[in-house]
Parts: sequence; C-alpha cells; structure tokens
Amino acid sequence: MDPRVQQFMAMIKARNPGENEFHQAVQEVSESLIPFIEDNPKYKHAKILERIAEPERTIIFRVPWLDDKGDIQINRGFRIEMNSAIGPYKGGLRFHPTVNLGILKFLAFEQVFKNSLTTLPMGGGKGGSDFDPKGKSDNEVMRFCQSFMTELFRHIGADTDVPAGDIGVGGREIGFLFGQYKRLKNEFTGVLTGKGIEWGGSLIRPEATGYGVTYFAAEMLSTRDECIKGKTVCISGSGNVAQYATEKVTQLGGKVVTSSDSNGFVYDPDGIDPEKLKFIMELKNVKRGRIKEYADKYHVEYFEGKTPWGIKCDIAMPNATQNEIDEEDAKILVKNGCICVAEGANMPSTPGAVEVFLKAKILYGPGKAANAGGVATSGLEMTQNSMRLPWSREEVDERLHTIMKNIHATCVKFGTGDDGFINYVNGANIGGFVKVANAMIAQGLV
Ligand code: NDP
Ligand code: 2IT
Repeated sequence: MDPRVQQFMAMIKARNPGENEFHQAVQEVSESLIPFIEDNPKYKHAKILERIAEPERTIIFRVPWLDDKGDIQINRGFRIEMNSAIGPYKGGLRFHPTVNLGILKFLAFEQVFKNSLTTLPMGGGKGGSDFDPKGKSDNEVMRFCQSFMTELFRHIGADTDVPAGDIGVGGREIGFLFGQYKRLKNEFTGVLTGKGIEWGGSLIRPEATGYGVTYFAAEMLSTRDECIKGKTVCISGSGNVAQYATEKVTQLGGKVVTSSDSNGFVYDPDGIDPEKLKFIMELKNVKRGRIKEYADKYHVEYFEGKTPWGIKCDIAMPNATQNEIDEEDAKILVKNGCICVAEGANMPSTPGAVEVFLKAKILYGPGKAANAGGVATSGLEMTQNSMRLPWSREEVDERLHTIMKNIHATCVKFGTGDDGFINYVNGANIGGFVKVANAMIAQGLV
C-alpha cells in the first residue's frame, strides 16, 4: 500500500475504531485521491481529505415504540450529516437490523461524492435505524416511523437535510415519515423525497436507481462498441433497485436470469420477462414474501443461502447490499466471461473483488457513479417541489438519462489512464471530489 494512504488510514482507524465499512469506503477513496492531492497541493494545505472524512454532525437517538402486543420496543435512530458544502444534506434512510454507526458513516461518505457527481446542488448525508421491518405489521411500521420522526424532525428541513429511502425504506415508510413531519411542523414541504405521486412525489423516482444503473452500464458498454441488447445479466436483490434494473435491462433487449433476497437466489435461464417481473413486484412490495416462491411458481432452480455470481453472464449488477461480491466471486465472474459490472448497490464489491475487476480490465462501474440516478432524481423531485410544478414522465426520464451520461463523461475525464483504460473508481472519486473540495476552500474553515 502507498505509505501516504497507510498513514492516513492509521489516523482514520484510530479516530473511528470498529467502523470497518467506513474504513473500507475511506480507504478506497483515499487511494484515488492522495496521488491527485499531491499533484494539487491547495487541497493538501486546506486538509480537505481529513475534513471530508469527519461528519459535520452526527445525531444518535432513542426510538421507543409499541408493538401490536402492547409491548415496548426500543431501537436506535441515526442521522449522519456528512457534508453541506454544495447543498443541503441529502441521502437515504436505511432500516435494517445490521445498521450501526460505521455502516451509516460509510454510506454518508459515499453519498458526498455521489451527489456531487450528479451535478445537482446536494450535500451528503445518511440515516436510519436497526429496526427490522420484516415480519412487522403496517401498524407497527407506522408507529415506529412516527416515533423515529418525532426526534428526527428537529434536525431536517427542505433547505437543511432531505432524507429519502434505502434498504427497508420504500414508499410505505416515506408516507408514514412524511405524515408525522407534517403534523409536527404544520408545514407541507419537500423535506423527504420518494414521496407518493399524489402528495409531492416525482414520476420516475421509484424507477430511477434501477433505470440509472442500466443507463450507466449502457454508457460503459458503448466505450467498447457494445450494448445491452442480447446480453445475459445477473442481478442480485429483488427490492426497489433490482426490480427496475430488471425492467430497464429487459426493455433494452437484455436477458435477466437471476433474482435474489437474503435467503438465496433463483436462476431462470429463459429470462425474467415483464410478466414474471410483475409477480416479483407483487411478491416483494405487497405480499412481502420470499424469492423462493418465484422458483415454486415458475419451476426454476432455487439456490438456498447462495449469491448469483456463479451463473455465467455478460453483465453483473449487484443490487442488494455492501460486500456481496468477494474476491472469489469476482474471479468466477471474470472467468465466466463477464465484461461489465455496474453497481446498483452501495459498495457491493469487496476491495479484493474490485482489484480483480481492475486487473482484468473489464468495465467496472462503482456504486457512487453507477447508482447515482436514484439521488439525482430525488434532486429533480426537490426542484419540482420548489417550483410547485410537476414534470411529465418523459421529462424526468430524459433528465435522468442525461445526468447518467454526464456522470459517465466525468468518470472518463478523470479516470482515463495513459493506456486508454477507463478506471471508473478513480474517475468517480476524483470527479466527485473536486467540486466539493473547491466549495469547502471557498467557504473558509468550516
Ligand atoms: P430494498 O430494501 O428495496 O431491497 C433490498 C434487497 O437486497 C432485498 O432483496 C433484500 O433481501 C436484499 N438484501 C438486503 N440486505 C441484504 C443482505 N445483508 N444480504 C443479502 N441480501 C440483502 O432496498 P433497495 O433496493 O432500495 O437498495 C438496494 C441497494 O441499493 C442498497 O445497497 C442501497 O444502499 C442501494 N441504493 C438504493 C437506492 C434507492 O434509491 N433505493 C439508491 C442508490 C443505491 P431481503 O428482502 O431478504 O432483505
Ligand atoms: O444511496 C442512495 O443514493 C439512496 N439511497 C438514495 C438517496 C436519495 O436521497 O434519494
């Protein structure tokens, strides 16, 4: 390892003990940025890297709520307000039993660079809770959301901090959170994104991350005169991002052969067509069932406790969670002829896996670039809320598509090496950094 990175990471680890995912995210970024900063000493003198890795504010709070039996439950709530140099804090809320400070700090840190790449004026933040929505009734989820917002409301605002969804937080949860915010503040504002279309939401926001990651994959493929049409695609996850990535890949003529959840994956060699996708959407968004039921219904193979990376594919889209592709998985993907990895999830590839992809010189699009379509469209929802005018589906989709092309162009600009290989990791990290760093310098010691 570069001794400068080693020294920086020793400081980060000492200041943030036990926060492994945060260390991982900071290390990946610092490997790109430290050489860049050496060449651009104004960032070094201003200690931008040291400042950018320290949240502006961290809020941790108790969330008590009553379950259906009348028993008291206690969860922990968080909001990491990471960086506001280029706009209000912006980023999702995750409700999952694994949520802790280190995971949310990694997500908030990534969000700063991602939001900068979108070209829209949004700072970075992330929040959530160790609350597990699985197996809870709608009423329990509502009571939890109301209690969570009863503390969070004092820290957020349309011009201050604008949360949205992430794992375990979809339309239902955003509705309950928004309702409680409105009661407490007596204000109808764009304080959350991912709202319902009847009450301030944007068309295409539900689709945006999955569509965006597919647009990004198409851009990457076009650098090698390739396209989605005719390609076999392995997708992990079966939630929001996975569903709409499956839809868009299929629309563009690709064949999605896998879908998964935390219990296992299904392999459908004929492809998940629109009718089968409708079944997954009903299963996951309404019945809240397990992906195994797909295998029972369509008589395809189900692999309990496994991830889909052993299935031969041209394109892999990890759309579930962090560190879901390890070094071994990456080697198998490359060996099986995978030419493109586009990350719908945040940090789904371990550092060892990333190294395999970069060494093999395949097209590797890291999450902070490839999945930025979700937050970008949240930014477009904020714009529409400010104007008090909604845009059509076509208008939002067109803007999303343009933004994904621009993010790709930024990665090409900052990531192309002397041999012509586009290192999208460097491209996204440096491209996202410059705007935030310049804004921090301009605003003085804040
Ligand atoms: P959802 O909650 O809608 O779906 C998550 C999916 O991933 C589910 O299929 C879930 O399975 C699976 N999953 C979650 N945790 C794990 C785990 N520990 N191991 C295996 N599988 C798991 O979330 P989203 O689709 O919104 O988010 C997916 C990823 O995309 C996350 O990394 C998120 O940060 C990222 N992302 C989301 C954006 C958005 O707009 N929603 C924007 C950009 C990135 P199960 O149901 O069994 O838990
Ligand atoms: O990781 C992400 O970019 C999100 N979960 C979406 C954040 C947002 O504010 O829309």
